[in-house]
Amino acid sequence: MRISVATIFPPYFTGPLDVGLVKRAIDAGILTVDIHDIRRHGLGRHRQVDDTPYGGGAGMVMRVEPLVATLEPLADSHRVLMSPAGIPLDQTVVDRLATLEHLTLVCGRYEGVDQRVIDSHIDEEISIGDYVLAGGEAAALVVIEAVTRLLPGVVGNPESVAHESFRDGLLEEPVYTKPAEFQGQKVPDVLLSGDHARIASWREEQRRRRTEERRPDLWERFVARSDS
Ligand code: JCQ
Repeated sequence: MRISVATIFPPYFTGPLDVGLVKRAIDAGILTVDIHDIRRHGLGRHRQVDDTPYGGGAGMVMRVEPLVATLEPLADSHRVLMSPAGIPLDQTVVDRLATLEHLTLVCGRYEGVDQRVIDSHIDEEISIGDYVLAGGEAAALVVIEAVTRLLPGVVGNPESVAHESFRDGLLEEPVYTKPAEFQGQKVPDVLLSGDHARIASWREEQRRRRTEERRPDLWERFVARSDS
């Protein structure tokens, strides 16, 4: 898979792409990431990429020309703008993005992007959550990491990807490792029992409890599905 990123801050990506799972995927040739500096297409001697909003108001808006010049050569890809106004990113969206041959992630800055860029050169807007970032770069990295771990050959055991949290709409159960007791805190007896049926039903119960308590939105959907 190829992921192109359009940004005014290329150095933002150097560290995160050089570490861990993403680095392994790139080194193995499973993933290619290319960074496109929007400012290379900036206007005038100062390579300007933003301007004041028509109609007035605070802040700056990203101009059409530098973004369109950046995106024109990437027309063969699925172009996603990271934006608080986008559709919420969830595992279903990640699964879909991971099937693409070529994905482009566009990082906005300032107060937004001129709507004409979105109308003519963006296929989809995606949000990573209901908060506002200074720019789309951190959001793009979230997408890159979530997508990369789904690419064939990246995670050693495909079973662990298929059977993880969110596949069935529930949060994961609490997990423990050695030692069996730490500063008076004990690992639940059932996990040391060797009774695999009891362990499985304990885990399932923990997942339901947690989901009901912490994520009423997910719990409602889970219950609705179990009923039908
Ligand atoms: C992404 N959740 C928050 C900030 C404007 C495109 O216009 C803008 C984009 C950003 C950067 O993205 C986010 C974001 N998901 O803030 C302001």
